[in-house]
Amino acid sequence: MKVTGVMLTASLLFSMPCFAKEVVVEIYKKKFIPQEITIEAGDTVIWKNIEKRQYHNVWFKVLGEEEPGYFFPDETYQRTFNDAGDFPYECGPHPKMTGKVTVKPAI
Ligand SMILES: [Cu+2]
Repeated sequence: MKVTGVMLTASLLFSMPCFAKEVVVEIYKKKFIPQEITIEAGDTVIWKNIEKRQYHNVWFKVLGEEEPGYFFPDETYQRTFNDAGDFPYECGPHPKMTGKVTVKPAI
């Protein structure tokens, strides 16, 4: 059987996580809102800085990662979680700002 372009496209689509979604965490008054979220593997978290003038970052320090750069009001930072597990994080300049992403296996 000859494989057509349409069939290839279809098989690529179906091999992707079907319900991968984007979840927004807002950052306001030095808090991650919501502070803890649960998502499924393949989902993307978008952190949105909605402060008036305060910068922040999202640092997965306890996972041994390097501190990323800051992002400023009206800017976002995003990350896709492909593996299940607990991913606690904090803000480098404000260590009291903590949050956690819990990733469940995709169904
Ligand atoms: Cu901060």
